[in-house]
Amino acid sequence: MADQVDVVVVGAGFAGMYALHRLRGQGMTTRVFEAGDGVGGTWYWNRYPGARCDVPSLEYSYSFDPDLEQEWEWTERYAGQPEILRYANHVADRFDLRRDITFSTRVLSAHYDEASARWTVTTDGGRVVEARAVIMATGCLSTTNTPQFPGMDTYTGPTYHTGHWPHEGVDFAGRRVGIVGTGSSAIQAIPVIAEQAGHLTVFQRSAQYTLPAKNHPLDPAEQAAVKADYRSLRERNRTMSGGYGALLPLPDRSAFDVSAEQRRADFERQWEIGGVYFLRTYTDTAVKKDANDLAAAFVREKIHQIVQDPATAEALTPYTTIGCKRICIDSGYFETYNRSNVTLVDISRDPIELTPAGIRTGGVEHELDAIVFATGFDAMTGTLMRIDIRGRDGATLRDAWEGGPRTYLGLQVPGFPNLFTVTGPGSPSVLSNMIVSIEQHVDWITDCLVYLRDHGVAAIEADEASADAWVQHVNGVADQTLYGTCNSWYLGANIPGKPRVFMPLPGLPPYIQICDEVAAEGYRGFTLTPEPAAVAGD
Ligand code: N01
Repeated sequence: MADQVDVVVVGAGFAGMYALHRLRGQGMTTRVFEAGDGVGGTWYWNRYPGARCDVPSLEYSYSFDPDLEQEWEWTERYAGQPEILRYANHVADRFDLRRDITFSTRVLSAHYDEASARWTVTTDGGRVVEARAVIMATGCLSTTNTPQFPGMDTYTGPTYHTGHWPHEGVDFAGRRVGIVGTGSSAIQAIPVIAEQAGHLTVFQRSAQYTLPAKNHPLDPAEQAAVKADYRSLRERNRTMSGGYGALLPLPDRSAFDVSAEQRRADFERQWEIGGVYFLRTYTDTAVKKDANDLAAAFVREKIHQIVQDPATAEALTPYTTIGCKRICIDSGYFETYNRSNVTLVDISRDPIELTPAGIRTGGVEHELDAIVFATGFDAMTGTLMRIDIRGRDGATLRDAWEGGPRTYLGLQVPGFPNLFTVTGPGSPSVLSNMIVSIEQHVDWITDCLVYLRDHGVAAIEADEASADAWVQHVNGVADQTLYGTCNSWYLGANIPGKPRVFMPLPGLPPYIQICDEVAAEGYRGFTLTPEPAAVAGD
């Protein structure tokens, strides 16, 4: 016999943990299933050397509990993975979350039964649970992508993926290591692995913009000042396009309002501040092509100043829009190429193949004792598509999203009543501070479930027309940005055969406003089906 709960939550990362806490607060019985043997989601899996957040720690943290935010002390401007994982565990302990989480358990399927308006969820351990609602808190970057390179099975050494790193760590001392990819994960891992390895060979398909993090220990006085007025920072962050950044002032002028000399000084100042603030040098650096070109040219100059070998510097220099792909921040990335034990191999024209001894490209074989794949994720939809999700009339999510993800508000999919996605496609998600977006989504979903309960509603389902209009809205907003000017995982372009749809929605504040209005208007754009008893009593 299946267990009965009000809500099943899939995933015990920051979204799943907060969902459990909020639902419990509303007296709803909740079961969380988590594939890992601990909480933390992305910070549980991504244990590669150098893993660090690119949002300042004081802003990348839960805001829902004033005592929690006061008692936790961050040690660095940008927290490293171990510290964020400790924080996640602290939250799990503090709010006694573990007793409702089943670890080391993957959800295989979720099937909806229209007659009872209930979902049946099945796990890889054979457990079956029935629930009124299912919340997919599965993360946006949780299914790793390992391209099937020719000869993949022939390589005899160990291989690793940054997104699925061994818990015990890896000792690269004295070994010849190869790393494939130069995205955010690789850019953080490369300087650290280079220090350990005998030799590191980086296989780069596309040069990537990265900005110095200028990470440093947090000044206790700065932390105390933020905590003295934390509410105000949280409020201001919710008015920022990306849900963070209120620690520093916003730009107030265009790149073209100043002289060339002043502009160089401004870019230099922002470069020294570190992190993604560089893209905020002017009001138009992130949004207008001509202003963006000036910022990109400055970074290209920096690469040539830092990297001593001109050919390596040129190979590392990108010529695309800066910020079009997710911008990286680093600690000593370009400097690493000045080390005598690091080699860059440009594979933009010569794809790689694996051999028993290593990697061959351009007719040259590189012998390697270990290979690291830093090749990213099947982002935003990958994890959802791997679960057998069936809504009304047995329709599958895989079919519903065959042409690309289609949601209303990034929260619901037509045909799948009472199924919610947290930071799903069509919501700001990966273009925002994930914790701010997670809290906003979980609050909205919890309020919605309370509304259903209090109003005798059995099911809520996004209307087809609402989803169509929403997809158009997301595309319309994205078309006004520079995101469409390159191939990125935001578009699904990193996965062969994945439909090209711009998945996240730029701009958090207007999105929050729309979500609030939809709820205030009795869930505009959704169909609400009353409980059978409520119908009978009419
Ligand atoms: O993955 P990516 P990631 N042959 O997809 C290359 C978040 N994150 O794990 O650019 C050869 O960005 C690919 O090449 P190309 C953050 O949101 C955050 O690094 O497609 N190469 C690229 O170089 C980030 O954006 C943080 O030409 C292949 C690399 O692999 C997201 O996670 C830290 C290939 C993949 O880069 C993903 O980052 C880490 C192939 N067939 C991650 N396929 C912070 O908070 C792929 N590549 C700082």
